[in-house]
Amino acid sequence: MYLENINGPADIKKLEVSQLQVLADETRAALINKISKAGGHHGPNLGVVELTVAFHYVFDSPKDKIVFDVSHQCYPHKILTGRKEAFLDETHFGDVTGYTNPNESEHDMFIVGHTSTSVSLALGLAKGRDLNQRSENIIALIGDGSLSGGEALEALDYAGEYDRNLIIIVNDNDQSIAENHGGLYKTLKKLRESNGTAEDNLFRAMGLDYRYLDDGHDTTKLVELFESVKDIDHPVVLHIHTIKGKGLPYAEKDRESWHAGGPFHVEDGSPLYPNEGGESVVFSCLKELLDTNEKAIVLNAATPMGLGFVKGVREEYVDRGQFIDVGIAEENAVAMAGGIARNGGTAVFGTFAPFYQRTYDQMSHDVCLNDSPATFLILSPGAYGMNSNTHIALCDIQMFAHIPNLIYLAPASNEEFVQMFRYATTQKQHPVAIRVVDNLKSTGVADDTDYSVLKNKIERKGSKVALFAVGGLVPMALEAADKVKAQTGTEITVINPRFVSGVDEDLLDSLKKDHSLVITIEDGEVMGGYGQNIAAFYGDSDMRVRCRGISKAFHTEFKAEELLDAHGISVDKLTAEIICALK
Ligand SMILES: Cc1ncc(C[n+]2csc(CCOP(=O)(O)OP(=O)(O)O)c2C)c(N)n1
Repeated sequence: MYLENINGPADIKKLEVSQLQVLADETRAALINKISKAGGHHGPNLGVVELTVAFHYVFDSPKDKIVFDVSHQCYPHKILTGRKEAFLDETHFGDVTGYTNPNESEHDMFIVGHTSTSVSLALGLAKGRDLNQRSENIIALIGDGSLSGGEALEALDYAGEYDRNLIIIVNDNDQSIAENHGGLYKTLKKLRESNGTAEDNLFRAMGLDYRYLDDGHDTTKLVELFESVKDIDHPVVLHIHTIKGKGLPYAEKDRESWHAGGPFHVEDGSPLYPNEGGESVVFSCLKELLDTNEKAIVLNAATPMGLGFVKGVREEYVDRGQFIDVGIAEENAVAMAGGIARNGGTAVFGTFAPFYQRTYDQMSHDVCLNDSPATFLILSPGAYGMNSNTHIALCDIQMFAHIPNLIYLAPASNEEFVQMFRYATTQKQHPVAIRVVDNLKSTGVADDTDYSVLKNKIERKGSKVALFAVGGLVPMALEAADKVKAQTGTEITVINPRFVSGVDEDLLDSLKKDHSLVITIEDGEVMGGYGQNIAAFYGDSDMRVRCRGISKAFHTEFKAEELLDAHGISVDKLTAEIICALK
């Protein structure tokens, strides 16, 4: 056992090169111990075990600085840099996050979880080093999939002009989450097939030095490669071919399913907690659209599973030219959707809310300035979405609701989603975004609302207090209203805004007659959110307004209900607040 004596890179350097494969095997075993019990990013980490061992054997972290792209593949790095207990001992699994984090270790440079940022961040570190006249190595580790992001390509472009030490490791496992897309991958394929000698070489074309290693699991060759570029005086790309899921045959075979997931039985890969499955309302709507409108296209940016277009389902639509994966290129997808909408097509783009953040300018300038009637599905925003600070999206309302021309809709149920989707994909007036929270439920009652008119829905008509609940919080508001009625006899008003990109002024005016307090609740940040628009409307009236939402912070590792409750948003807290206000 070598791993038990490894508490940092200095301990790895005490080993002989010939012993590194054993350390890699032990590291992989520690990794499998955790991911099989707790889930995580299986394939990406299994594929970089040898690379990480060799890396820390050669380079001198933390003096030498490595930036992980996405950083979802940092588990072996954590195991080898003093955090192995978090992988070996179940009681310590929670000690580390799934991404790099400087608060956890001096070996981690940045908190990151989005793709395609590593080369830019590394270039910045390199410039900082130069300013301070130091000479450490600066390394970026980026996957082939993440190369398709614009930020990565922009950084490679500048790196081609930069003239000091910078080592860009391209970990090429020929897979994004799903298969890669785009011309870039034809080039990478040619390079893999020619052992790096093909003339068609994207990296050299950008002015970068280039080395290729075909067996990215050979620790000896990896050490040789890293030693050959350590302290190099100019930027170099190390193109290393690895196998995603290496070491678990089922993961190597089905790389898409094993990109990330839950706990599993190591013997055969079967899940510890089988998924109930079932078709999502998003997928049903998209499928119906594509099956009934041959001029409709669904775009996605390397997250096809988010839309329900898993392997085996999407191929038919890809062949028909109706399902397009643009790679991890959200900006391109948004602008393309605008173009399709302007030229006779029906375009829907959908991905997870945090990944829209980088598309602000395309949404605003390319699509909304031109009022192009494309549809955008904003998946998993708000407190019920992903809960790591790298992946939270608590400001989607702030981001989208204020762009002119964009209609931002917040369904409170699956039925409302269906009707909003139909409206969005049949109208030709405006871009429409739909906020698809993870806690949407079915009411069993079909919705036939005409969404071309901005109107809020009065879920319950009462007096004195009006409770505005955004989207998936409507059931909570109704439950609180029931309790208030049961305990005080007073029926309060509950309003489902449905539109979060504007306010229903007639309705707000009408409330002035028999209400003295408005409470707004939303599952995102309160500052600049939906509720503050209501408060602004009532600013010069006698109406009191209390806006409830989440505080401005990069909240992390939270449970949605607890986070909301801590901000006064739960059935009990709302009931108590309203009863108190009614006294
Ligand atoms: C901006 C952004 N879009 C989408 C994602 C979701 N995502 C996480 S990892 C990944 C694929 C990365 O592929 P690659 O760089 O080849 O790394 P691998 O997982 O194969 O090691 C994607 C699409 C993300 N994290 N950030």
